[in-house]
Amino acid sequence: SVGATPHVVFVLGGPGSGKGTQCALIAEEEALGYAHLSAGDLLRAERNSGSELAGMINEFIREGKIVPAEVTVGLLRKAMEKSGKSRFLIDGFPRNPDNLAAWEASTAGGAVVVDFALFLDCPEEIMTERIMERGRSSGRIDDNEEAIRKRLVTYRESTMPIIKEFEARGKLREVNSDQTIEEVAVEVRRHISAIA
Ligand code: UP5
Ligand code: MG
Repeated sequence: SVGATPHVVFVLGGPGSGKGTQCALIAEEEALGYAHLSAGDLLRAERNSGSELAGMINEFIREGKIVPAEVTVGLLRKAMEKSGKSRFLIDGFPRNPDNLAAWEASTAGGAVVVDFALFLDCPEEIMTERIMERGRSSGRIDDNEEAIRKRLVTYRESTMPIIKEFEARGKLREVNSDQTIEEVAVEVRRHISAIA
């Protein structure tokens, strides 16, 4: 409802783990009231808009590297305001400690509640197969074997520590995403429904 404290669920997992697919299914259920904000989609839209940041963003995406946090946090905050919603699935962010620090600095004072991070856990071989398949038609500059390898390294080295951090805080919910889309969705929905 309008004026309510915004609530956020961070949806994390490797490239091709199914973040976008699962977030879209939750957002489709209008009664749940969630806006789906994909950090990657927001960055790709900013790149395509002819913004002065376009070249820089494209370079990071091509290399599977993490765009400087202020850029991503700024895009997320703008999208949150524009949505008119008060519940958010933030897909693919925070990806490293610097992302998390920038988020926390920008929400100082507790203006946003992060309920938990939802971790879609999937073997790397399966994620790679899924992305190679999607790459036949996605047009994404990073859906090729070389970029996938780089994305997986960034995931292991930079994003896994963030997942561990939420676990240490008692704020991690884990789902095995090496199941059918429908099976994963049942478990995702169960976690989302448990939020007050
Ligand atoms: N699929 C999905 N679920 C399936 C299932 N259960 N069984 C079988 N197939 C399944 O799914 C991928 C593919 O698999 C699809 O074809 C789907 O049908 C199928 P999807 O839901 O798209 O997975 P997702 O996890 O969203 O994969 P994505 O490729 O989007 O993950 P990435 O994390 O790599 O991409 P993202 O867009 O988040 O980031 C891209 C780049 O942007 C990053 O590498 C980075 O350079 C940059 N970025 C930042 O710098 N900062 C950020 O905060 C975010 C991104
Ligand atoms: Mg995605």
